Amino acid sequence: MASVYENSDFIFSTTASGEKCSQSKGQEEVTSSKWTKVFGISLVFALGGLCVQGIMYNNKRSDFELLNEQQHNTSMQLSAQQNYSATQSCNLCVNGWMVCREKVYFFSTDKCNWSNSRDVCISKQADLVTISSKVEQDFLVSKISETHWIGLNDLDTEGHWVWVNNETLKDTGVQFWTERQFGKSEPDNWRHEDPSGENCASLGNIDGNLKTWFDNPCKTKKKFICEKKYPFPFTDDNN
Ligand SMILES: [Ca+2]
Ligand SMILES: [Ca+2]
Repeated sequence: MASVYENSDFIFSTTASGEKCSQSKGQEEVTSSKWTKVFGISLVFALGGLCVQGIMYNNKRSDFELLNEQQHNTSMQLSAQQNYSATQSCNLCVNGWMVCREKVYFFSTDKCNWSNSRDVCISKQADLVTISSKVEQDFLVSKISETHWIGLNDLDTEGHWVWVNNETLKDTGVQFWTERQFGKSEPDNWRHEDPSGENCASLGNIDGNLKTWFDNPCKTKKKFICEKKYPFPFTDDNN
C-alpha cells in the first residue's frame, strides 16, 4: 500500500507540476499578446504622425511655390513699369525741354561757338550737357542728326579734359572719343583750322559720325545741348 501511496503522490505531484507549467505558458502568451497590441497601436500612431507631417510638408511646399511665383510676377511687373516709365519720360517735352530720367535737356536750333553756347545754357539756369554714362550717350545720340557742342573742354590745360561741372573723365568713368585704326584718334588737337588747336568737345563731327566725341576749334559754330537736374519748376523763364 505504501508503494501505491508513494506512486499516488508521484502522480499528484506530476499532475500539479504540469498545471504549473501550463499556467506559466498561458501567462507568457497573454504578455506576448499585450506587447503585440502595444506595438501595433504605436505603429499606427507613428504612421499616422508621418502622414500628418507629409501633408503639412506638401502644404508648406505649395505655399512656398505660390509665394515664389507671386514674387516673380511682381518683379516682372515692376521691371516692365520701370522700363515703361523710363521710355515715356525720355519722350516727354515741356517748353522745349526733354525729360529723361533725372535730367532735362534742351536741344538748340541756333548755332553758336562753344562759349556762347554755354552762355545761352546758363541764361536758362542750366549748363552745357555732361555725359556720365553710356545710356545717356546713346540717348543723346538718338536725338540729334548733326554735331552738337557738349560741356567738355581742355581750355585750361592741353590734354586735361574737364566737364563744365568740374568733373574729369576719370570722375565719370566713361569717355566716347573716336578711335581710328589708322591715324591719330580723337582728341587730336588738330591745328589746321585754328592754330590754337582744338579745345572744345562735340558730340559727333561734320562728317556725320554722331556716335562719338571729337575735339574741335571752340570758335566753330554748332548746335548745342543744355542740361539741368530734374525736377525744377517749368515756367516761361526756362525758355
Ligand atoms: Ca586741345
Ligand atoms: Ca579733333
